[in-house]
Amino acid sequence: MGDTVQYNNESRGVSRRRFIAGTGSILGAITLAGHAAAAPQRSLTAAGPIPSGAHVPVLVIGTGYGGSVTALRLAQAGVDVQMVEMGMAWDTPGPDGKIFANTTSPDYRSFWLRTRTKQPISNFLGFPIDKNVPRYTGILDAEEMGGIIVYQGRGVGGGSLVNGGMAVTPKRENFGAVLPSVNADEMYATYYPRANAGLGVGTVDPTWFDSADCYQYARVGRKQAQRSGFPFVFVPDVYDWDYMEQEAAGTVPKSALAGEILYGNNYGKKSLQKTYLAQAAATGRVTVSPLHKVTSVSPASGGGYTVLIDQIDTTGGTTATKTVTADRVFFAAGSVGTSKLLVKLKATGALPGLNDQIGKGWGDNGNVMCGRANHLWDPTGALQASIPCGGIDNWTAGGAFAEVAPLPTGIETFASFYLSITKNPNRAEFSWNAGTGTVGLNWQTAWKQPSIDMAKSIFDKINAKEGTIYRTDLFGTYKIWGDHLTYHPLGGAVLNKATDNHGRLHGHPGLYVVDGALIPGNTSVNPFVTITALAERNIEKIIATDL
Ligand code: FAE
Repeated sequence: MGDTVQYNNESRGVSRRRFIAGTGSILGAITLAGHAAAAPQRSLTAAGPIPSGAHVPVLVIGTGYGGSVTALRLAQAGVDVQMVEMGMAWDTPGPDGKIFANTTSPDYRSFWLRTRTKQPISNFLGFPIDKNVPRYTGILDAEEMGGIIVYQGRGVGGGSLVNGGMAVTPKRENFGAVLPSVNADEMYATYYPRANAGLGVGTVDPTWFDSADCYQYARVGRKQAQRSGFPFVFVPDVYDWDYMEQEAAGTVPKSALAGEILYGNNYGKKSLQKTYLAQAAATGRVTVSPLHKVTSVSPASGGGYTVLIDQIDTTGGTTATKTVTADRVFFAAGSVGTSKLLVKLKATGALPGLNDQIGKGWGDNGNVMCGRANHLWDPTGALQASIPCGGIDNWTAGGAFAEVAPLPTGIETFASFYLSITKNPNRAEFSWNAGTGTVGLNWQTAWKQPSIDMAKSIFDKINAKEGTIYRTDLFGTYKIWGDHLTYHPLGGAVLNKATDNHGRLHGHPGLYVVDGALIPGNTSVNPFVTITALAERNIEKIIATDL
């Protein structure tokens, strides 16, 4: 373990042990010990969906990271908050007794309004693995935006429902490029620590890691990275690491060790439902209307904003159209959701005061995937924890930070699999198509080439050192690079451009952006800790000065 380093000083402060000691105050009423996948004790949906004609002080569009932080802090400041979420509540077990479907057997719960799965890894050993599923308001949206598929979580908790929980604070030396207009001292002294605490971030116990069967794939990744001279770094995560150790011991129901990821985790992952949203529920001031999709926001004649909402059923059909009034509206629909709404509202004249930065500055966080085929003496294990815990850091020299990711197929594959985050400089723009009445994104697949080149700065070297080759069977036939997708959409309503330096939209007082749309395309690491920390920073200012 000698030269294995912790990724950054900031998250080292929230050590695994300290997190566990602190959970009582962080999570308030909810019990971590039981690990039930259940939603918070006081339900956010108990009050029923918002009625048409309602007037609310604050309406938050979306229940991901930005929305959850905003709702909690406003509620703690004494403000009643109505959250509107197009996805489902994800608080009720399906016919198999579980809330979420398994990664290896996607079903009706897995995809957002599709009749066929669109799995990020589309092929295996030369065979396509997608299959037909009933059309349903499932948890993972594979949104096809022309040149790129943008994967997003749908439901109460947003991306926290589907993601790998990798909770990474950027290295401070990279922060200036991530959010140039934000005071780094404040972020690293106050808001990153606050976000890490609120999210319940911890790190795998290195001693356990060294012996756990389920991390053989990560140890192979570490060994090969180090043999090629790259630092392997432990990556913090919001998974409950004690719970994972109990999974390995066979004393609790399995989640990470059952390969759960992408379509929800039934037990050990601390999604927002178990952290920020549980705390929000405990205030008694926050209500969520699931299966409600905001379609318009425009100035109301008597002040505030008129918000149009479609209530939908699980086939995606509209069952009611509601009109409500809100004094303030917080856009937290995610980078794509917020950008699409704002671009439409500006183009159609609903929000004429928005400036010409709306829709600009969108990036994919440089995501690109690849697999490598190891020799027979380097098996990666039939049992693989679905939660990654390490990465290869070549950001400064090569522009790439590569997660050593699992391939939880349940069989020995001898494969190493990686999701790289790269310093891709390309930025795309959303625009309104009046003919189709839709918003498009002008990203080109060829714009991934810099990402591929940066990822190759790591994997060409490892392959040369190990005498190994890339896998060509994961993304099609003879296709090495997963360059068709992103998990990390960022930008479209960039901080200090489309908004002021705290997320207030220019041109319309009382409208705010609080999610990943604020971040100009790249965070140098996985993004949700930065989205959370920025939301903490901005809402503190907004509460102090606007309310
Ligand atoms: P987000 O969490 O996307 O929440 C937006 C919410 O708004 C969603 O629940 C939408 O359903 C809802 N919504 C959208 N439009 C509307 C509308 N019109 N009306 C009502 N509701 C609406 O936004 N990041 C990491 O840092 N670490 C990881 O390990 C990681 N792994 C990932 C794995 C996968 C498969 C995916 C898809 C993402 C992953 N991410 C990861 C990215 C992370 O989840 C994402 O950056 C955040 O969720 C974005 O947070 P926001 O608050 O911007």
